[in-house]
Amino acid sequence: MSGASQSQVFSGIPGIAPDMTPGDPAAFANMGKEEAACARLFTRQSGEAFAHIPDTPTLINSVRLIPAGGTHGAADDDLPEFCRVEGVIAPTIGFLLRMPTKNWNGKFMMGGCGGPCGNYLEDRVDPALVRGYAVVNTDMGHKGTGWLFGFNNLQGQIDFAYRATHLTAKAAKEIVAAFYGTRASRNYFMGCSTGGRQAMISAQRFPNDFDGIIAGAPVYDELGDSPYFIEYNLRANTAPDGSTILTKDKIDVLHNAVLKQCDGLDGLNDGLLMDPLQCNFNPATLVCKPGQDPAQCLSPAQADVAQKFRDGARNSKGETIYWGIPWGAEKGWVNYFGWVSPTGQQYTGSGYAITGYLGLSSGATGGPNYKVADFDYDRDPDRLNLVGDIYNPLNPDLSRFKARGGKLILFHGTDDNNIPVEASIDYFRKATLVNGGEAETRRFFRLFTPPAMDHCRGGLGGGDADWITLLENWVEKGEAPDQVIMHHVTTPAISVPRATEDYGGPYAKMARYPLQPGSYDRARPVYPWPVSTRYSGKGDPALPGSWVPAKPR
Ligand SMILES: [Ca+2]
Repeated sequence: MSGASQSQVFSGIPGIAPDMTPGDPAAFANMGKEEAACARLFTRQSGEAFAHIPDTPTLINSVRLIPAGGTHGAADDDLPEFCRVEGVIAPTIGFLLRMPTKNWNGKFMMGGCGGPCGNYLEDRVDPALVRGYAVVNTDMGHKGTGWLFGFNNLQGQIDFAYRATHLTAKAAKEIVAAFYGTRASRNYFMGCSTGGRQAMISAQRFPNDFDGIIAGAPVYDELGDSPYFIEYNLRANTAPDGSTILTKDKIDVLHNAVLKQCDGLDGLNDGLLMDPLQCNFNPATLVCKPGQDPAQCLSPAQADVAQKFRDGARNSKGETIYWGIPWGAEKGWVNYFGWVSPTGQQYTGSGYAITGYLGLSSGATGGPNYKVADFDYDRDPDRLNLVGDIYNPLNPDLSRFKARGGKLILFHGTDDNNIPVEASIDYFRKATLVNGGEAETRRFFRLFTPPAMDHCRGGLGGGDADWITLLENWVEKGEAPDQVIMHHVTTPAISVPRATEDYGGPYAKMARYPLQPGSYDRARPVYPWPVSTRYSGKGDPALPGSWVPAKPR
């Protein structure tokens, strides 16, 4: 196309849009083939060509041809030229579809969003677009930040729960077929956190949507994860006078003691636990003894808090409500729990308004009036369960997904301080029970729990992997993933600010594979649960070949 330095906008730009009418050959005559195909998506029936997809009333709002090199500087400078389609599925599900104009690989990938969504996390699927995939994101039914969208808004809650994911997949597939003149040969989903929840919802409820699914650290309990995990830990760490019990200066004391006891269990003292769940650390052993330097030990109350973090939420009878955090993740507590922030800033609960807006939205303590201290661990779990099931992907029966030949890769880092890894382990165990046993289940569903990996990516142990190739090989070549190589990336992430109207955090450049040599300092294999990784006893620990499968847990 001419003037490729600027993206061509076929809607809303005076002098272009008015000329683009169906059946106007003159309007298309001066366009390149790809440009014309992109433009036609909008001009046909004024953007309503896709209004009649069953259950999926779709309107296209705008189309643009984006030249190669992207629009976010260094964060997406390797993108190919693509046709950018933004639309809405009634009443308010927004979607952003991007289709490469040249060298389409014939496949489609949907990307998940994160937290409350309300934006398009297109950077998360840029690695697929670079490979030639047509890719789509949805805002899950609303625009903006935070959880207010769901307050007294059942339609908004249902869209966020499951409707937006399913209908966006349906609409995007039809537009892909119209643009290329043929349907995608493979349909995939990839997402983490809320995106992981979308992934599991698809496998359980809409098994025909995707041939292969990558689910990272899913939110299994949409309304409960915050009060049962993050808010529980906050309260456990708050003294009656409001002060913080376990403080930042004791994190290293704890972490070093954990390493001293458990680091060598994997065959190598390297500061990393390859199987943190095997570490039976007891923080009571760190309680100060007479004459001991108080900077190097814990008070009994501090030791009790650390044990509560590990044990997970309990009600007043001591019954377990939720999972805790495996040992080894102590360093991450600083990032996730405000009471040990460097400034000493106390957490106020405003960031976890989901409990008030979506979970306990009735009554005087609901909505904007909700405070962390209001949550009653005896009374309120049932209140959350009133509507929790519309969100929660907890059905272990994957028989329909299995029967249609679907493949599911689930991953969850052990140092995840947002969603406990044992939630995924519990789900996987239940799935093996109802899908024909462990061996049969592993034919279509595998769980990886990368050690010392944070929420979705990153972490001390290395949290970056080429999940897409793993899935492609399984679905397209029948090669089941017997291991995944986790990379500890050392190069700073490239990210640029998003436009204000696009909401969300910076536009980040997700890792492209194969990784550049020198961009990581360590790579280790992680095997499907329940096999952990062990040092072979020889070779450079930074190289994958020096590690072997341990006996199953
Ligand atoms: Ca170790």
